[in-house]
Amino acid sequence: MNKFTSKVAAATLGMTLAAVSGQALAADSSKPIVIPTHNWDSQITMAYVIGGIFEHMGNNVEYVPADTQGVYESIRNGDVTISHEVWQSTFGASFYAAMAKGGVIDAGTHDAMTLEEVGVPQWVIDENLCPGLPNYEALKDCVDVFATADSDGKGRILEGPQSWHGDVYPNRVAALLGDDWVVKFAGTGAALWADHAAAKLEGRATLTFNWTPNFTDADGFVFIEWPEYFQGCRVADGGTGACGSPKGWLKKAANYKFPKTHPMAYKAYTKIDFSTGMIGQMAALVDIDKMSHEDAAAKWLADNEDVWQAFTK
Ligand code: TMO
Repeated sequence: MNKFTSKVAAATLGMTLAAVSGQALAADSSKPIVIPTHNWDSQITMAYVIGGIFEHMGNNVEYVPADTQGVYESIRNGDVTISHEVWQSTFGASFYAAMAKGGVIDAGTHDAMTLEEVGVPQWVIDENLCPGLPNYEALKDCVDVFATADSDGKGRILEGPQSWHGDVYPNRVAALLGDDWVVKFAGTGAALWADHAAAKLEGRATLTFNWTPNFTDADGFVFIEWPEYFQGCRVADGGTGACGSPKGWLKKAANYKFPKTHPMAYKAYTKIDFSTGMIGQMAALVDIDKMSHEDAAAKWLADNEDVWQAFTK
């Protein structure tokens, strides 16, 4: 064989192999995999990261904005295919309730451990604005330190959107801090970061909900230490609410038909496993670098090909 024919032969062989392995891979339905987007940044970026991985594998993907608690029922009835960031503290109950009804499966756990809790930016500790933090009991002597224009002289905790935790924080404050404290709900996650920035400029302390992994891991954020979480301590679970959040897992959920309709994508999905650093980065590309979620995902995929290619093998 001369150079040309051997090239053609190699190309033909390559095509044959592609066709054969293509056949083995062709089992995934062309129906779109429906990925929900919620109201915090790592989740939205990760939606496009995972969607990008599925598209790379030849799948069709659709994104739908979805309610953060209601999404588990939507997965159960098949309107949504996956939920790729199931945070134990905030969504564990809705996830397990939908699983118990049937139709939702546990598709594995990310490497990252999670904490969803109120706390203060590192500089509040460094400047010793409330001596004794992060122990929650120190807050009792810092009502004025955390009072804001809209708090009626009470200490203020700025919670995330109420759709995330309902009355978990008002209940906790009632059980552990009393009437001198008030919980206000932010409209969006972004409002929390705006408050951090404003507080820093004004040199005032601020106590807000936050979580890890997040972009704030890099700057430092100190979570309040409350009495330890235990099963049943929340009011919704029959308790008094006098406990902090669990140090929890970060799971992946899927509709029970996903392994049958899209076996290759499902297999990759079970392998998808992001670390604290990776998830912090997905948020930072948006919250610090001010990229759109789609651009952040494209950059993350371009910068981490070795990571995600391994999930598809
Ligand atoms: C679910 N969240 C990360 C906003 O706590």
